[in-house]
Amino acid sequence: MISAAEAIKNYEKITPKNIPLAEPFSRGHRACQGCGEVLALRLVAKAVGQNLIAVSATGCMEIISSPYPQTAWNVPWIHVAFENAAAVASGVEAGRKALIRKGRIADAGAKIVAFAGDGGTADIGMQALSGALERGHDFTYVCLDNEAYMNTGIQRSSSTPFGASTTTSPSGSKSKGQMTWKKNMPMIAAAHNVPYVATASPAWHLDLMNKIRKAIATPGPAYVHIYSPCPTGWRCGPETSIETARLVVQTRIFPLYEVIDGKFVLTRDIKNPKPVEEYLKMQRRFRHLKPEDIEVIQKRVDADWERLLGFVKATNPEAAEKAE
Ligand SMILES: Cc1ncc(C[n+]2csc(CCOP(=O)(O)OP(=O)(O)O)c2C)c(N)n1
Ligand code: SF4
Ligand SMILES: [Mg+2]
Repeated sequence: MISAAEAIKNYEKITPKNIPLAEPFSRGHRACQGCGEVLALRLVAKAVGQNLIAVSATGCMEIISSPYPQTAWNVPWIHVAFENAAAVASGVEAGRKALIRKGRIADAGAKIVAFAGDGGTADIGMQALSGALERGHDFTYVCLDNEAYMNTGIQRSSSTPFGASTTTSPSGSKSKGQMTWKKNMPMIAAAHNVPYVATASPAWHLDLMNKIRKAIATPGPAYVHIYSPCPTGWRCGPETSIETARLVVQTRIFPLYEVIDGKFVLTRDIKNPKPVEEYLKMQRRFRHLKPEDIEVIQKRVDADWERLLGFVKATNPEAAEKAE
């Protein structure tokens, strides 16, 4: 099998001049106003195009896109359970390969993409995902991370950030909200030694779409983790989604990077980060945090950034030098 680096050398890059006009995921869905998750989903679908076969775990994006008898999907789409998007995508990939081998269908170059929320990825779907990544199926897994179980009423997940108030990690006199640190899913995916892993934010829509183009060009499994603002669950205005998606990167809370054949590449170096407080103060889920709590978060973000730079230096010294 060729490497990801080889496969993506001539990938079809999206620029402002050639943004695809087709909408495999169309308007008319029922997401909340200002939903960053549905914007991310639309961008992914645009980047893949009409050859997309979508495997969709239950969660907000499935609920808002498929209320019978309507659907926002203009491509083959299968709804699966909360926990098994990666397992079903594996089956679709294996079945399609077998049918092509037996001459029952032509190879039209379909791209299989599994979609799940952070709960469907980092919690209940983790085992299915780990298995699919390890078996080496040729598919792309997209985690749409809005940092809680939004579809069922804003319950915490292992991807909820420290200090966030949710209905199952409420802030109050005895609690600061979520007491654990966010699970680092992209690093867990990278630890499976898959050929392509990336993080993306809808505030950088071209970067997001091009990472998806690279993911689908990669033979074997690819994992893309997309930060997905949820104004409803984060208790902020619908007009703030893009600003939030930008600030989370500019504060280094959610770094943008790729891991190509095990080599880490920072896709947006943040030389002069903004203080995390700027990001936290935009969302009412963090409004109970005191200055000393914010300092704890700042220290953790600083340490995580240094750790990430360490991975870049260790695996990709040339890129690290350029970034300095
Ligand atoms: C086995 C199982 N447990 C619980 C549920 C109920 N359930 C459906 S979606 C969901 C939360 C989804 O959260 P996430 O994956 O983060 O997606 P989001 O809605 O936030 O986009 C839950 C708990 C279910 N469908 N199946
Ligand atoms: S609850 Fe959040 S993720 Fe779900 S549709 Fe509304 S804004 Fe989007
Ligand atoms: Mg979620």
